[in-house]
Amino acid sequence: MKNVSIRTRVMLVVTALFASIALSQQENNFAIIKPGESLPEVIRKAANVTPSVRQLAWQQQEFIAFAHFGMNTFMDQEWGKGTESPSAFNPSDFDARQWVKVIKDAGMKLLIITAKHHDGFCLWPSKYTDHSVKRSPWKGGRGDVVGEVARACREAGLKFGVYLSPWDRHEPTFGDSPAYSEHFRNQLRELLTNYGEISEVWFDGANGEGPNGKRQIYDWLSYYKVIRELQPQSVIAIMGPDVRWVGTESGYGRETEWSVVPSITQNLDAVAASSQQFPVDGAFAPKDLMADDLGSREKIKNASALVWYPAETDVSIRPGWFYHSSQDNLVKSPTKLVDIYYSSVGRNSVLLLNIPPDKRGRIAGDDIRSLRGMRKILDQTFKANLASGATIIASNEKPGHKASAVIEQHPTSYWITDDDIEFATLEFRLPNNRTFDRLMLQENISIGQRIESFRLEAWSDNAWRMIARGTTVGYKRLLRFPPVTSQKVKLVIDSSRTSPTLFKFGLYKSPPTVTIEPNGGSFESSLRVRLSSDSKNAAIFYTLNGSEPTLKSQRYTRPIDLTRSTQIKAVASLGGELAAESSEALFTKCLKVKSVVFEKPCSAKYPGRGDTTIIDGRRGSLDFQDKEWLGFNGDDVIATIDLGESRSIHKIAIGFLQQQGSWIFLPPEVKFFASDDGTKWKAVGNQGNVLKQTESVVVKDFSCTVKNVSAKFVKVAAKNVGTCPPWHPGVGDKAWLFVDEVIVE
Ligand code: FUL
Repeated sequence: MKNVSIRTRVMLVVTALFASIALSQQENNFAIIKPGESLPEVIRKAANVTPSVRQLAWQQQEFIAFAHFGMNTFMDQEWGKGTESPSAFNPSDFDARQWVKVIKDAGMKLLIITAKHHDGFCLWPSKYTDHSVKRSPWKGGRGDVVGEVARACREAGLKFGVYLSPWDRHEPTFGDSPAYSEHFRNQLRELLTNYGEISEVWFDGANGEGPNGKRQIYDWLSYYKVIRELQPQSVIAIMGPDVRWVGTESGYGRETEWSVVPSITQNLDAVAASSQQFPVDGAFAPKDLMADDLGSREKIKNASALVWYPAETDVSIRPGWFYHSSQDNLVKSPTKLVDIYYSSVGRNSVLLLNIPPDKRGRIAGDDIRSLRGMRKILDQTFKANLASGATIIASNEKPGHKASAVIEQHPTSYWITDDDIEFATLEFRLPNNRTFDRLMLQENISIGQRIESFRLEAWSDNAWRMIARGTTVGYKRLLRFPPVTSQKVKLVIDSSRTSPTLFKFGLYKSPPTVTIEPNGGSFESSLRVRLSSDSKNAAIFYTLNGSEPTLKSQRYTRPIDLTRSTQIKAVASLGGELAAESSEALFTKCLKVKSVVFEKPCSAKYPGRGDTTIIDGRRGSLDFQDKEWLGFNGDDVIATIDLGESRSIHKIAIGFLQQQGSWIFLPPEVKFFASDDGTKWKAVGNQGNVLKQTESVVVKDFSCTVKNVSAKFVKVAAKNVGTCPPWHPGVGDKAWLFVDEVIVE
């Protein structure tokens, strides 16, 4: 299905690009290249393509929210068939104001609701179908989710947008192309007339069969016309002319991200054929779409037209787009969200983060906690521009556009060089030595995107040393690097399409972090652990019982000597403020293992870091892809552990993962054996599984305690459930057994 979705997306984006030309005659957001025009001329034109007013306003939002909510929330699925009964839609405690508060507190500026997903169920009482909230028990059929969310956004000063899936698996006219297009325009008109200002209309690329098995030919241009007429300030995203899909749903945008791209030179068949290379098994393959930039000189030199078509990076805070209680402990961590932020907002893209409300009609606690953690890290990082107060020496500045503008608060002033300059430097002399590890650059994109490569240097030990480099900047570029202390930094713009321009320049320091050395593992009798911070003025607080450290916890003054299994959590504090991110490490006291041998090897797909992964003292997390797990497909796990010499044993334990959404189940039973010679085995214990297979994500230890046993070898035999159970979508297919870690005490 994904194959179809991506291919169709690419094809239709091409169509949308043509349409953008037709619809934006008044603006400079496209340029026609005449046959035979030289490369310098093409580059000059590219450098002067600018965003439309609506595109600029959209880009300035930086960080926006998606709320996937609808029939799928109640059916616990991702793609409905369109045959679901409206009676299933019944949020128990719907609160649009709660969504808006959470989203606003997280720093997002707009909320897009899935007014209709592929199943065709409408969250507003559409006149054009009965498959909507009006047939649901919610509020006696008089509820309107779109209306309540729109109102809550307006009250709180948040922009509002709608996702209206073109693909509709319920609507009987779908596939009867002109009739469905009429239906679709009618629905658009309802949404764009009755709910105040709409700032973004999101058309999905996923497209499959309709209820009658027919495929639909969309009349995109006519849909765009309705939007331009009713909500001219609204951007049309993805299958639309204003905003481009970045090409992945991972949250990670391109390092080189041009907002000016060729409109299109290839024919649609060629695009379709090349997109056949996408994997057909539904596996996400970012490299296929991310391997290249879309707008370098190489890409635009043969274009017949260029267009401002900026990237939007959509990703969900959970594995699914819709809420599933089974994914409550798979909500992306604050650190992961921050990484995504740097890799999207920090790469000239708008981040569209999906926060799916649950069956109550509220955003769940796990998501709120993660968003708060993320916000705290970002706030602590970007609270003060460490370049402020600097004296700036520019290699060139155009009269009226002094370099000092880049560190001033002024909302419109910017630095630009004289015409026809492609190389420039800005040297910043800071008032004193400052320590920083983040760079922020912003071009003044209202006059175009120009910078092709840049580097940041710092003066240390009497020389300029490079500390970071990048290619494109665009609306915003963020770079991370290890902390540097200096009083002089230099931004070198090595190449620019025409006179470079900067709107803002910032240096920042992320909140101090703590390094735990060693970072977890196993030990036999005792272990010395050291903590340190990347900020020398920071104090370190830690706990040894798994609780979150606070300013009242133990303060670190000397190395910690461990004599039993311990989880260390530590956090730095500067000026009495606790850093937003803590560090942790798990130490396991156990007997030293010489080697481990599996009767049948694990699957080549999930080899961890080799067989010894299960005896390295590091525990697998709830994420089955964290390289700490060995995966066995349909096979049992039978592992023989060699202790090297005969030891007295008290306990044997082994951990397994259950993540049924990924076809990973706990073993029904684990048996333990001991031996002195590796041939004659004595059964020393066993443990069955009491947890339900329907239970979602859990790491569970199976163990046995033994008395008066001395052995050189230990054997663990864990049964695979074999195949996925009858209630599971993978029924009959091989089930996975994921193992990590064996602990012998
Ligand atoms: C995809 C859809 O199929 C997903 O369900 C989701 O809406 C995502 C944002 O776009 O193509």
